[in-house]
Amino acid sequence: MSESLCNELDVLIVGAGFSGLYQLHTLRPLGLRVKIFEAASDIGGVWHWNCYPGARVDTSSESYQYSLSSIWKDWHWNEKFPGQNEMQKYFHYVDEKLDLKKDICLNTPVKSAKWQECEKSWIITIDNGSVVRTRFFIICAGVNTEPLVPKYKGLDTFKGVWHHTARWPRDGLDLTGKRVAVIGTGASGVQVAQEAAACASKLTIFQRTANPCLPMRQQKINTCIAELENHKKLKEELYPIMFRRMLQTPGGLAYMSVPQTTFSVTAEERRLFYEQLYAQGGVALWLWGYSDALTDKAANDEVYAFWRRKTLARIKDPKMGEKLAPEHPENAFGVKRISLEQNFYEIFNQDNVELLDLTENPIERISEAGIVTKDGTEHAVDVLVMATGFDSISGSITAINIEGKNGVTIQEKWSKGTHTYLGVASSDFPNMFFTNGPQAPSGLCNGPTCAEIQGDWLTELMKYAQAKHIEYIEARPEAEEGWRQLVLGINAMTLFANAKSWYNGANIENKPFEPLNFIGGVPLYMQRCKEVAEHDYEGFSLS
Ligand code: NA7
Repeated sequence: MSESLCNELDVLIVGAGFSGLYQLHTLRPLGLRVKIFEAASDIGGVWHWNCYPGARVDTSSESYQYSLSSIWKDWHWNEKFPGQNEMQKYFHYVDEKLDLKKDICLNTPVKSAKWQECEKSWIITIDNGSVVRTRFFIICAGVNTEPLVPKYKGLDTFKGVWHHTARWPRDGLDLTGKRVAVIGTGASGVQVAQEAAACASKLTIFQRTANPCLPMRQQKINTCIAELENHKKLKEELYPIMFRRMLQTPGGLAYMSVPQTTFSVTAEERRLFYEQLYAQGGVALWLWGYSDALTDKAANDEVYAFWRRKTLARIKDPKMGEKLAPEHPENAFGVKRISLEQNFYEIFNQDNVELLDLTENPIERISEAGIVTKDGTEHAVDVLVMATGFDSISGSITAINIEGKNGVTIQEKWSKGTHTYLGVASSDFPNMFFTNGPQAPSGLCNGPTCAEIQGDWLTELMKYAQAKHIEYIEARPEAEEGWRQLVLGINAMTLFANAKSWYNGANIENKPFEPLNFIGGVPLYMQRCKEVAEHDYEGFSLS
């Protein structure tokens, strides 16, 4: 293909989700030529793509939004845990307020990026073959973007309908009266199963690993005028405090664990505290309990045993209960992403819902009529839902063919282990940055919080480069080795170290098993990033 330059930019951002939109907004005042290239037909990132039945946020709405007062001041959430529809409305409102779309090219998937050493710039190729030159290249493509579809034998012969949850038809798909199969019991599988159970003639859930879910305790937020006025006043008082507080907690949320350790209190006190967290709902029992719950196995067993008791009480069939809340779980509690549920465990008490344990009876192949398991049974299916997850965290970066200095590709570089500096850059890839990528808090951080932290940091870096006429920024190999050792070292001190989870790349064949998140928490991450900036971007080569 002949490369004809159609455009020149200072900064090209990939992705119009929380992170890319914020990056665009903060870079604009610098007077740079900045554009977002977005593969989808609309903004919103995951909240555009994940339009499967029941798709919903697992973080409460007051925290899951930008901290910009120009946005939250007049925006009103209708639910504590908003559905995909409400999230899309939010993004349209953000666009209306910040006038972003004029700098966003929709339906523009970035296919490849090639570093040009002589010009100190990147040549970006779009999937229609057109090319753009940009000085800086910032990938804001999201944590869970690249769908993982298992390579089942016979899938192409299936006569029914199948979709991955993140590639659901935009005009919907009615599950009423259908025989529905859901493969996967992560956040997406749980949400779609709850919807399907209410209307499908038969729902079969194929579970490989039991995934502990916590009650969401959804709430409508009162919309009567008087209440709204009160709510607005309260927001103006509390939100600035809350957004500041979110930068002081490990997960970028308004709350965190208590200082006490599990066995420093009596069994009775512990029980009452667990009950309170469970009643509170959401992620409370997972993240806001005792400080050693994710580092000490005995402490973790204690909270798991509590959760298991609560869960078993909701499932009528003890055999089914043992499968959903096993006595000996595969992973420690909470080292794999905990999902929130509304009636997930009750659906297994319905006659139209069946649970199949893939560890006992794996899927052998897909037939024209449905799913054939190892025992020879053909499970008839009209709609097959692949709720099978993603090539998470690094996958949205390695999905682009990126060729850096001396022909090195990002796929090759990370094939034996991820190397980044601060989780924002990688040596051999000058002038390229990423947000919500590997070795940053990413999968363990509240999305909007980390989008703002990394977005602000990169904007400051761009300001610095502008002021000092810097055209070349590259992470030094020794700095990224130091960062990698820090990421590995902190991870090894916790129960996350052995988790069979996308947090560690365990769900993707041949992906190195290693921590993809910096799990030292948001305050330490921010402190490190701040120190680097204060020391004239120590660890980067600048020229
Ligand atoms: P997740 O959390 O990665 O869940 C994927 C599920 O699919 C999980 O239960 C997997 O089982 C299962 N899976 C994956 N591959 C297979 C195969 N080959 N056979 C059977 N089952 C399989 O993805 P989600 O979309 O639910 O959630 C992603 C994030 O989106 C979520 O954390 C929120 O941040 C929002 P496994 O546990 O690997 O045995």
